Amino acid sequence: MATGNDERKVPPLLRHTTARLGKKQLLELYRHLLVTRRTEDRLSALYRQGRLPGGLFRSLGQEAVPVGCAFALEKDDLIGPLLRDLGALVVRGVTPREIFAQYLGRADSPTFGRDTGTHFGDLSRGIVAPIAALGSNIAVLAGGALSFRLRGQKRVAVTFIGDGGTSTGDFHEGLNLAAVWKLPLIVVIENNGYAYSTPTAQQTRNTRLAERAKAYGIRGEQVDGNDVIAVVHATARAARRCRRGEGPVLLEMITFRRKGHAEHDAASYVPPELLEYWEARDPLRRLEAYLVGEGLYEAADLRAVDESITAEVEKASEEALAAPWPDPSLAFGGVWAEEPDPRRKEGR
Ligand SMILES: Cc1ncc(C[n+]2csc(CCOP(=O)(O)OP(=O)(O)O)c2C)c(N)n1
Ligand SMILES: [Mg+2]
Repeated sequence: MATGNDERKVPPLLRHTTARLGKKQLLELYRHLLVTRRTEDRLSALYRQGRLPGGLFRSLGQEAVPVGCAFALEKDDLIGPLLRDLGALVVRGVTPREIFAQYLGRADSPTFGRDTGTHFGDLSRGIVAPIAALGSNIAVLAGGALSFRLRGQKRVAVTFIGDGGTSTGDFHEGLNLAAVWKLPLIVVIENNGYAYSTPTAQQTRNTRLAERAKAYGIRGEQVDGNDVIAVVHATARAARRCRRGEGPVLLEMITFRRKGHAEHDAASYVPPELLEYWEARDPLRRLEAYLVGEGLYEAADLRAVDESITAEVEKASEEALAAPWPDPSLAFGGVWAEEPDPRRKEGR
């Protein structure tokens, strides 16, 4: 069948004989995927009600990539998510309440209502804010990785790039620098088939993006990005290499964007059969099938988890909707390092 990436092959559904993740960890992964999915479901509804002041860049169908990558890391590793990587924030402990406040532009949001979406960082949780100019984050996270090296720490920096983003000059410069300095950096390509409305095969001649690693003399690997366990293992393997001082790793996660570029985009350019193909490979459903099929959990247990998360998310969105708007006088504060935010002991 035709796919966004004509040449790519999709591996069969999840078949891990040994997951090497304990039962509790697998449930944690399931919870992170669900929190991400249900939070975005609710954000979609708010968007359609005209209550979000900004755009909504969903990760529907590709949540296993940010969730699995963040899950595989140690707490003091650094992560630089992109706008679509809500799942990485969830794993790092950002709550739905914070996410709703942020999307709704409320005073108690991580940016005090100054920005929307997932456009924020928090170094206390090891999160570097996204940069809108695609590819620039790679050099920034390479800088983080360099600082670990200079301080003799065994920490790793991880960041993400879309299939479209791999065609920027910054992708090349950042990765080349990290490679030549053998920095502990993992660059995760989220190959979700499209950049806006452009299929991957129309923006690059070689759609096996992991092969670009060869050009930099580093390790590259293709991973089934809709298999959250495979994502965790691949990231953990890459992190071990980085900690051994073997230099950066490029991981290409094969996945699919089952929504438009953002909520305003109906994605009419995506062939319906392609959507059906990827719906059948939904990362959440695949993990559910695995957990039940392996006899680890009953389907009813998982339904109960879903119901309680859906209720938590609903409560968080109601609380954020009732939260106050920011004081307009704060709009220009906190721009410079020497201007601490008036409501905090220390500025961000
Ligand atoms: C350097 C640069 N060029 C163009 C843009 C405009 N732009 C924003 S998102 C986007 C598409 C990104 O596609 P991809 O990298 O595949 O990520 P995805 O949206 O699929 O997650 C473009 C072209 C930008 N932000 N930065
Ligand atoms: Mg893309």
